[in-house]
Amino acid sequence: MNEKVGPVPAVGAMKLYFSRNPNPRLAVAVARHLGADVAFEFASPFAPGQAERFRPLNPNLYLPILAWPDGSLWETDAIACRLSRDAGSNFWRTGDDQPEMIRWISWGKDNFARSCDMVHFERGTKQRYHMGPIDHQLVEEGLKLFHTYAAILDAVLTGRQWLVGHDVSYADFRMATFLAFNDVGGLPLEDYPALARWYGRLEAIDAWRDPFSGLDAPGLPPVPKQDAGT
Ligand SMILES: N[C@@H](CCC(=O)N[C@@H](CS)C(=O)NCC(=O)O)C(=O)O
Repeated sequence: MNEKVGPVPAVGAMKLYFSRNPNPRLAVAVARHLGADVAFEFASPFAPGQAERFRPLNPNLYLPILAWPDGSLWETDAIACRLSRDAGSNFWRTGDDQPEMIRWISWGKDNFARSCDMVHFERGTKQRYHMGPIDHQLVEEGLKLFHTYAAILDAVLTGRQWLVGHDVSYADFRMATFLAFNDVGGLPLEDYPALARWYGRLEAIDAWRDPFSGLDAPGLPPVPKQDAGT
């Protein structure tokens, strides 16, 4: 069912399954920024007894999942593309600057966002879900990569507001996936003034800052105090 290529479903018949973790958070932020006509449903496909329900929608069981009566789409980038198309928005660029947007999505996932993920995973996700102690060597590796890529982004963002053109695009949201968790990630964003200003502009967007506003979504498990920011 998830691989079915069929007619475009009627807008309004779609449901976005999400959690508060980084990729589903990103998808919810996109949907709310676009004012997408989707219903939001908190989900937990890895919880006991849930896999059978979600496997037909996404064999990986990961969130987010966009689903409609006879099909589904998974992977945040694909969902963002789909929602932007449905909304008739240029948030997912469709013009001559589309390759540039793809460049930042691709580079970001392999480099900047990955370095943020390495650090956030150790300090945040692993601690929230009791997956073992912080691996300080991995944190150091992640921080080293963060400094390399943050310097590149800082130079690019000096003198420009957004990564692509004059308005926010999906490239900005994707690049910032893990920065929304920097209360536990503790990445030194302030060392990079243009990058920090860019992130401040993202935080001024309601849908980015508070994507779960008004949604029924249990909070993430807390990060135990003794591990926060270590
Ligand atoms: N490549 C996938 C990654 C999806 C992913 O890793 N999702 C994680 C959260 S970041 C997940 O489903 N975790 C279980 C949960 O949140 O319940 C994407 O971009 O959508």
